[in-house]
Amino acid sequence: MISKCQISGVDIYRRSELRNLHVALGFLSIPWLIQAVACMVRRSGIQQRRNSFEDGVYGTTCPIPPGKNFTYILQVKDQIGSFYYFPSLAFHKAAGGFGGIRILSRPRIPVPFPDPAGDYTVLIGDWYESNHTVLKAHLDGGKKLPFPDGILINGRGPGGASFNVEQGKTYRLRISNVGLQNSLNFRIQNHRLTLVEVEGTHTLQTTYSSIDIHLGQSCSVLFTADQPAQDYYIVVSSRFTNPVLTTTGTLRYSNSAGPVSGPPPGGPTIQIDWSLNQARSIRTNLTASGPRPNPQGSYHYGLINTTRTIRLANSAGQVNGKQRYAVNSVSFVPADTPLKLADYFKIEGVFRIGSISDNPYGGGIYLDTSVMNADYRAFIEIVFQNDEDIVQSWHLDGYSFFVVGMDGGQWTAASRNGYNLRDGVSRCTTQVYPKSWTAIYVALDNVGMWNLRSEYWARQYLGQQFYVRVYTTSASLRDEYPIPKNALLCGRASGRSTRPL
Ligand SMILES: [Cu+2]
Repeated sequence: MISKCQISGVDIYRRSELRNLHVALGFLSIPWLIQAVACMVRRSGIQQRRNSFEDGVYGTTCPIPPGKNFTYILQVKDQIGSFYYFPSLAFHKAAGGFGGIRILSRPRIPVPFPDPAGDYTVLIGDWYESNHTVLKAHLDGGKKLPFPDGILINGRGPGGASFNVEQGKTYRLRISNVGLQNSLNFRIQNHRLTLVEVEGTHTLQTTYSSIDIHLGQSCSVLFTADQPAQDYYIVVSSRFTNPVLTTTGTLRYSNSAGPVSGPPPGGPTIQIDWSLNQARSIRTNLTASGPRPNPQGSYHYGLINTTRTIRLANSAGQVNGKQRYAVNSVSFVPADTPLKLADYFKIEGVFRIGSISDNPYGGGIYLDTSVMNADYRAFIEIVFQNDEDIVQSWHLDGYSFFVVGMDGGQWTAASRNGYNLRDGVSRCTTQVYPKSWTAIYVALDNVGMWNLRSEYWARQYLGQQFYVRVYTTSASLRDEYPIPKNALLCGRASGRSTRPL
């Protein structure tokens, strides 16, 4: 058994007990105490406004050395909803160390549904019996990640996780896919799920019999315990795989007359259209409040002209006889110094701007420390083209973006005719179906060095990621916070100084 990242002095082991951070809007400080391995933690979806120094990924932050601790200080401003944290370095994510983060609305700003009787975090993910070090060595040796051994719900195997409810009451589940490789389907026997929130956006309240959650994604559903008093299966199964992996948890009525019965309900398995149709039905609730009342105001993303289109194609192949994954032919390799620190201290030679192109290059895969420049305050379109036969999932740090369209085949300029420019959902992680594309709009209103990566963790680890450098020449604190006083300095930034403590 390994001891991994710790938070607030509580151990997080491989099959961890679940912890939640309840966060009111405002500043938050998270002390991390690290044992045994250099470690780093990031909070998926937390925007880190003006503050990429605290983002907790390789390109922004130095690793926390073994036996040391580090406190992240971050502001969760203009954001509400369901997120999670995880260790981001090496292949630590395969060891667990996750927890939910709930950013709550201010008391006077209403959410578009009555207070639920209970609010549960549900972290689901595929799981490998092998230690993270074994999996990492496998990838370092040039091989692909094998098929997972199973699926966990809140760190527990089949029948292990249970959730207690009272008959007649309504509950909120905040579900995140914290796995490494597979899209998952979530369902509860004999109960319907009403989607209410996706990664910080209140959605149209559509009811589903089951819901697909792709790698790295989070959502909230409501369900009412309106069935005869007994126990029911909660089922999570893998999507688009053969064989299909399935696990169960238990929904327990407080006045339950008996255990679960009947077969666990089946769900979609390899059907892509089912998933695409569900994805398109996930819309923003335009009349609901977000972190502020009436978050839309006079802002309509569909009325803003984009000034740049970036097309990103993922690919897989071998470099020097070893498996690699790439974006626009570039397979990312880390530099010796966090890119953000190189930028801050003006250390030359760590990375080159323009080391990844705006469009697929068409050539073979090569290695580089890929960084793309982008203008602060630009409003851009990004098209993810997935010509492979896997389901891709892309995450952009520092931002929420509008998902304006997804469809099969090759994206062309004519694809824009089908965009949803009215109520597309704003989120931070989007799937791209096999041989398909997904288009997003992003308002680049957050200065910093931001990671854009595949959430398919072996792909991310073997190069399917890069950094977007949202830059301004302004040194104003209105645009970017100063480097944290406690920022760790490593690589070529060693020996420099941050600010007086
Ligand atoms: Cu993120």
